[in-house]
Amino acid sequence: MSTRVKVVVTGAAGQIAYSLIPRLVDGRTFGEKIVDLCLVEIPQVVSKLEGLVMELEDSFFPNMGEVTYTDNFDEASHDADWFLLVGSIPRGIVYEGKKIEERSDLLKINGGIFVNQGSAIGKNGKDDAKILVVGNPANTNALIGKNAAGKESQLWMAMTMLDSSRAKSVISKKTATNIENVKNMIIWGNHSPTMYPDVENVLIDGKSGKDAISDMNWVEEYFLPTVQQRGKAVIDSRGASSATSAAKAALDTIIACENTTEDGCSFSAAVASDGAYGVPEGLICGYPLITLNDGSVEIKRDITMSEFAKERFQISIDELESEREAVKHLLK
Ligand code: NAX
Repeated sequence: MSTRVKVVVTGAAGQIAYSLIPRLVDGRTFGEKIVDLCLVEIPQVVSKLEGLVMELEDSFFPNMGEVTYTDNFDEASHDADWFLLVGSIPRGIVYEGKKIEERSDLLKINGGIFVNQGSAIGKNGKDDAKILVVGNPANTNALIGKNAAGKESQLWMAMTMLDSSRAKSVISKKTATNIENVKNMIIWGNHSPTMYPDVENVLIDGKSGKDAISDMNWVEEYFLPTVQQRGKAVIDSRGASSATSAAKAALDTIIACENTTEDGCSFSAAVASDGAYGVPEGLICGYPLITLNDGSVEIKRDITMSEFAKERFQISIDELESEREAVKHLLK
């Protein structure tokens, strides 16, 4: 196994990246490996990264390798093992005189970025590179990027770990359980308010949610809307989208992919459907995933869903299909 890992991070001068980048080299996320970082920003702000690099150097991170920064993604992408595609325009900011709140606006602005980045990753990234799209709309950005990359051996994911962590947090409070003992919180579908956080298959102190939570009124009236709208609630309060929790979720996704999954467990991310659970092929859909001993990541296929869950999941699948339709001109 290689003792070095090269990680490319876009949006490196942004809020999420400021929490994320130091923790990539602190010896926890990649264990003993030396981490080479390549930080990418748009030309207007790339010079700010000089200051971030100074801070990283001043922090004496034991596992930090070479750190470079650039506004040239193509150049950055060579031989990278991991791509953390955080860079995009977030909801809630004013862009060209308009407050960006709708997914359709985000799709339009951000979709184009992922065609170029995807083709560079396909051309220059390692054959077994893993790509985690954080920038919204994450699932459809990943769809565009994966399509442009055209390399099946690379693993494209869109981040749903934050939704999973938010759902675990609500459940741990409701059931007075330590959050570490809330496991297998599957997020089905899109990283959007249509997502379905699977309350029935979550494990709470080893007991399934189906058995531990009987109050379906609470599920429908409180749990689902709270998790589905949590991103908006944070924006409404902070005036900016979730940053430190999003960074933690990205790190948790990397850790889940870098380590074999415990028997019977799973983690959450969206990957390309191969028809699993009846999802149209190719959509980047939130699934339960497992990492095998050889480091490959697969969809866990033995989850049973109730009719209630299937109905909710279908709403999110329909939304993913309509997003794919909206960006079909960007797909080759
Ligand atoms: P910031 O606006 O603080 O940072 C984004 C950075 O990306 C900016 O510095 C910008 O210059 C840079 N950027 C834009 N286009 C770029 C490009 N083509 N190449 C490289 N850099 C580029 O946003 P931040 O709060 O860090 O959020 C980043 C993204 O994460 C947003 O799209 C946001 O909506 C999304 N989120 C996704 C979450 C998820 O769970 N999947 C949760 C948190 C967050 O909402």
